[in-house]
Amino acid sequence: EKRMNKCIWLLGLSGAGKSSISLELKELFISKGLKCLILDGDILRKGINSNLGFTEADRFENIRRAAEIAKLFMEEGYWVVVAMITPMEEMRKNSRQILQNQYVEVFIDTPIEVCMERDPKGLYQQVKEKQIKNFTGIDSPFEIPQHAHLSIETAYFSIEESAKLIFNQVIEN
Ligand code: GGZ
Repeated sequence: EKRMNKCIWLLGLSGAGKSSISLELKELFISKGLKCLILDGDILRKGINSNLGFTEADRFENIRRAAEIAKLFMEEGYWVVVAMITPMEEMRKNSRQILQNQYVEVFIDTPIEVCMERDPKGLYQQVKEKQIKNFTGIDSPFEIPQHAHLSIETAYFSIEESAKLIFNQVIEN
């Protein structure tokens, strides 16, 4: 029997590790001969979502579009991995409504202190220097997920281990 493809929605703060885990997850799907698409907020924002900023309304629209794109690709049999902050429950709820039982929510749980320490793109430094405002976790809200199927505390797992945990969980259920 063929397993129903899913949309694995990775959410968490900037610098939590969503993008790195998404790349590793894609490798796992491809190695099993499964089609996989990554939708990364940072990349979508350079193209299809280039008219959107970081107000609550713009983030909602950014996320809604990603969910609709995911839906189209899932109809073609793709496993879709979304890597977006998705800071508020109403945004997650909307994605769940669009994707129904194919939506799998995974919280990439990295404390903000760790994200700030890593600061791979120097964004937290820019926030400190007041060059960026409305930054998630600093002066823009991030609601702790209440309905995640799975939470990964990245303090305890490598990128590879995190991806394997998610993959096994999603493939088994
Ligand atoms: C949060 C910001 C901001 C602000 C720029 N707040 O770590 P990154 O750099 O590569 O990923 C972040 C990305 C967030 O885009 P998303 O589409 O995932 O966000 S949301 O789901 O809230 O729509 C970060 C960068 O954009 N970035 N300014 N003010 N992240």
